[in-house]
Amino acid sequence: MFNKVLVANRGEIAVRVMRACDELGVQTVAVYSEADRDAGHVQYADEAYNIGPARAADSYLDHDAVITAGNQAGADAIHPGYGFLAENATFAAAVESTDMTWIGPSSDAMAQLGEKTKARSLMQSADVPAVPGTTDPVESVSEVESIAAEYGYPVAIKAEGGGGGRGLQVVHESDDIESQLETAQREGEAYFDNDSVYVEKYLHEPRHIEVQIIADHHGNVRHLGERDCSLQRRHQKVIEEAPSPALSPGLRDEIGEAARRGVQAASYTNAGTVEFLVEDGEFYFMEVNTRIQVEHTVTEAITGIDIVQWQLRVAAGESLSFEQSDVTTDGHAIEYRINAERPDADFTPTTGTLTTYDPPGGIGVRVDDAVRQGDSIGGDYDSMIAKVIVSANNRTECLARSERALAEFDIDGIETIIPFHQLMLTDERFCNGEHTTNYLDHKLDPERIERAVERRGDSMSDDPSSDDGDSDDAVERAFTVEVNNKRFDVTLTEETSPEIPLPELESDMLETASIDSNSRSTRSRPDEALPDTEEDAAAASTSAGDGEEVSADMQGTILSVEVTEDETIEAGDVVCVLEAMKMENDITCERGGTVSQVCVSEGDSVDTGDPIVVLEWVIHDTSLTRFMS
Ligand code: MV4
Repeated sequence: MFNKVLVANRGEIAVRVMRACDELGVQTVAVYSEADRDAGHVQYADEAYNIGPARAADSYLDHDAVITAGNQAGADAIHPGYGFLAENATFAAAVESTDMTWIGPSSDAMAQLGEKTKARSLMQSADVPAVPGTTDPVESVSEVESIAAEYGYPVAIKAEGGGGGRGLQVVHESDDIESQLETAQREGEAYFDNDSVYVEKYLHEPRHIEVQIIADHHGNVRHLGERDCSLQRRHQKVIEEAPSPALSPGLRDEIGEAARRGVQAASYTNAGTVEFLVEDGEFYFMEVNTRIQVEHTVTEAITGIDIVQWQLRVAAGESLSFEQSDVTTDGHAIEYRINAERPDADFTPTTGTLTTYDPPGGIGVRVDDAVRQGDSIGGDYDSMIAKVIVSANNRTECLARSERALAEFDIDGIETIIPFHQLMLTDERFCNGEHTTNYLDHKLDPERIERAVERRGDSMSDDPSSDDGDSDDAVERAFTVEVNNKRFDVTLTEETSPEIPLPELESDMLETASIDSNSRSTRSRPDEALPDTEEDAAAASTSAGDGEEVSADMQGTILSVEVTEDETIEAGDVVCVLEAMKMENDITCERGGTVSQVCVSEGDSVDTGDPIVVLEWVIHDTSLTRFMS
């Protein structure tokens, strides 16, 4: 195993890789840009190097700077994470030419599979079905026309280097071929330095199914089952799950074996993902991702296999210790990407400071992140700030647990797409597992997202820890009060200047208070939780056992008792006269209330601390229940 690994990435994936290193006893090295001086991955690592003095945003793409940091640290391997340099075959080759090991497939395999037509013919030679189309690049309008004549419209023109929807043109009629062919070529050239394109039959309502692969340097290849990533927005995955709700057991085995055969034929090593489109019970190879992916976590959850640890182990020369038949899956897992974006404003990225950051926990909930409360999100990098991975015995239980976990996630200071996820958990298509890749872009009514954002706002606004900061002329302060031992979180709105010290809490101040029961279930099911809470509140106020006990503050004799049981008295009223040290002392009550007990009578001698009367504070239930709604 390696001694020291440099992680050429940031954010949650850098921390994810370092965690695997820690568990293997491997030292970790972070690199960081100027924008990331205090970032989570920097704090997590054993040592860290600034590689961003010039252009902060591009630091993580600087081949030489990363390799120099690795040499300076004495690292013996580099893990690229995902994004940035992860699928850059040139960088992989540069690392291979040093004494350091590239933790990933060989640069040759990356270059081969990065070219889509090469990948297609490689797969076809291993009997892996691909979408009907060309395996050679297409250059002329007439070639596209003849393919369209064979399969019918629409057809897809795809850039050779393509991915993520860039360089993808869907042609519906022959008149458009010329201009769309040019567009695909132009985009391919612009984004991938490659103007070569190919053509496929276009599938209307496919699902995106991908198979996780891990391969060692001794010829062993295992697949770890599939993930369903059909819920995408403009080619960005938002929710991923495993297993797919859309595969029959037979199709699942077939697609897993096909992926395994395909990468074995390519002499592939390390972790990888084989992407397929699935439609009408048929699967079609699309492309290979030669990196660890964001959504690898759902596979880990249902297989119990630490994929990142295996990336390190196979890169260090170890053999896979398990057979294909040892890979079994248990239950269901769903990943929610927590993006700092406004779901009701076209998912535009947001920036700000995480004034509250309180992620969920408990059974079946994993949170991968690299931020802490107080961090600022600057918008320099990807908007994904965390991932919530929920697992359970089956999909139904997983959806219920997801609702619970997302309601627990408390974030203030920055907007996230949590309300969108919560909407999906009420969405019939998604809950039934019937969504396809075009569902979000073409079928979902955007107004439903706006309403989901409002609902989340409503359910969080009575939470005293979430201060929206939009009250200009009033100061809000959060208190916890206990009534009959029952806990209430109370927000007091102070209309006066904040310089004036807060008055003591008295029952009449509740006029401006809002109370919610401390139960978190009120967030997701307010309609059910409310009646319980009201009942409790009414019971608490009418039988209020809490109150004031007036006791003797010195030893002496009771000269007279000035109150009787059930009498209501006010703050400062005299309850008895006590003779002590030859003086008559008026004993008064501090707050007032109803006398529930008189403990002394005329002539009694009392010691310091002995009770004299007990008062009950009565909070009128009309004023209390009013705040419950
Ligand atoms: C397709 C397709 C339908 N038919 N190819 C989009 C991104 C690129 N990597 C492949 N993509 C697609 N290729 C054929 N022949 C539909 C898509 C597609 C898609 C695929 C996966 C996930 C989401 C998608 C959203 C729109 C289109």
